[in-house]
Amino acid sequence: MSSVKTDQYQHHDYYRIDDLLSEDHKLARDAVRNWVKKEVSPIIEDYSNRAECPYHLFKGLAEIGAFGPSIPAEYGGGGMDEMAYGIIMTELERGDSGIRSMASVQGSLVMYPIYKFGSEEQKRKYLPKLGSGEYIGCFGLTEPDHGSNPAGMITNIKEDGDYYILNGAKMWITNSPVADIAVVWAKDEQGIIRGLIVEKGMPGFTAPEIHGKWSLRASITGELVFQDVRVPKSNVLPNVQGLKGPLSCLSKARYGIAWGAIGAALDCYDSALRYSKERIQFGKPLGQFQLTQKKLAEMITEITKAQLLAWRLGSLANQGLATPAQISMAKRNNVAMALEVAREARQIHGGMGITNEYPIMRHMMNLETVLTYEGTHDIHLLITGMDVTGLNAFS
Ligand code: TGC
Ligand code: FAD
Repeated sequence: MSSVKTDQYQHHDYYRIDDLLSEDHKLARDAVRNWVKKEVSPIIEDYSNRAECPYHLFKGLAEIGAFGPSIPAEYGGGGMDEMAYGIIMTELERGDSGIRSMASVQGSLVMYPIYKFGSEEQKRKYLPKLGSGEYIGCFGLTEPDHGSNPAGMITNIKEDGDYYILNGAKMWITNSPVADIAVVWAKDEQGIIRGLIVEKGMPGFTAPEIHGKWSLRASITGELVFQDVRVPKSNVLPNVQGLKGPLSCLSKARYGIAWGAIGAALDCYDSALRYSKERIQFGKPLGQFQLTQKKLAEMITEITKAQLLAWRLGSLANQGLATPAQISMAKRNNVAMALEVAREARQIHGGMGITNEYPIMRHMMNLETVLTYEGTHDIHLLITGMDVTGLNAFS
């Protein structure tokens, strides 16, 4: 035990997962960790309190390589591996789930579909601007009446010469009110789901903000409304058809969330551990009570299990072997773990835990969204259920 570095305790790397990382991974992690400490932590409570999005961070996120870390550098990404992508998401979500969301959407839900399914011309036109943060993107799959069941979507396109005419509406879209482009999923006249790049300013396209969120308050969310929008045929993603298009983007983003949620849990645990040593009741620090130790011991045990799950998933992803069902299991487990850690951390802070002197309530409220978006907690359970039984609960 004496060889364990103090740093590993400070950052709660209980099972020395650090030893499994390459120097490049550690460099990426340290760069993002330092950036979050300098740029996010000092301002995030205030932005969250005011329900305002710190857009100015977009450029900084681009500079630290948070947009599309595993997309090749020649297409505006970071040119790193899947493990680096995961590690970056953990460090961003230590700061705030909304900041990690900015990176998830831009990298996995906008750059990735253009990179994977776009024409060479589309890649050259959009990816460098997205990777550098000059353009903000958003991803429109969910509709007012089709959330968990996107296959039922009614947003549609009809051919008109060199254009498609797009009609319909999308709901709960991260960054939509400030986005320069939207990757939108719509059914063609044969009922086949297609992906399109819709640009801000196209007549008939609006993106009103959704107000009144008690969760993910430092992230802007809106609708996408399409009324006879003329989208050039050259803006259709040529290399994918069907629901597997958007679902494969979701696999990318869910993978990042499985890692990201660990960051929120670590920040809550860190705060609770410190508080348990400082706060004296009945003449002792809280951390000396067995019930507090039980909470802390269970928190770090669950965090460590989640870290190992994420690390193994990262290693499978690097080999191209991570299945959508494995990603679902990790997303579901790690987000639920983080929410439970936040709740326990809140208890350890007593009354102070409900204030914005500490990050706990912000993380806890954010995690309610993270539990729901990118597939709800129960949808991911049913994906695991389908995978192990071979029986489909959705049909
Ligand atoms: P199903 O018949 O199972 O599948 C249709 C086709 O898709 C393939 N597929 C996948 N491919 C890649 N990755 C995945 N995860 C995939 N899941 C399925 C499948 O093999 C099939 O391919 P093919 O070739 O046979 O056509 O489809 P289903 O209609 O039965 O749906 C299944 C279900 C319920 C699991 C799916 O609809 C689902 O995952 N629903 C949840 C919806 C969801 O996650 N929405 C997220 C919206 S985006 C968002 O929340 C962004 S938040 C961003 C932020 O701020 O961070
Ligand atoms: P519903 O599908 O109506 O589900 C309601 C409840 O019913 C859930 O508990 C669900 O688990 C349960 N349920 C549904 N079907 C079943 C079933 N078959 N069996 C058992 N239980 C079931 N979407 C995007 O496309 N792009 C974005 O950028 C985006 N960003 C988001 C940002 C925020 C802040 C939020 C809150 C959401 C965002 N979403 C986005 C939408 C998100 O993906 C959906 O909210 C989510 O998929 C669930 O859909 P829903 O809200 O319509 O809930």
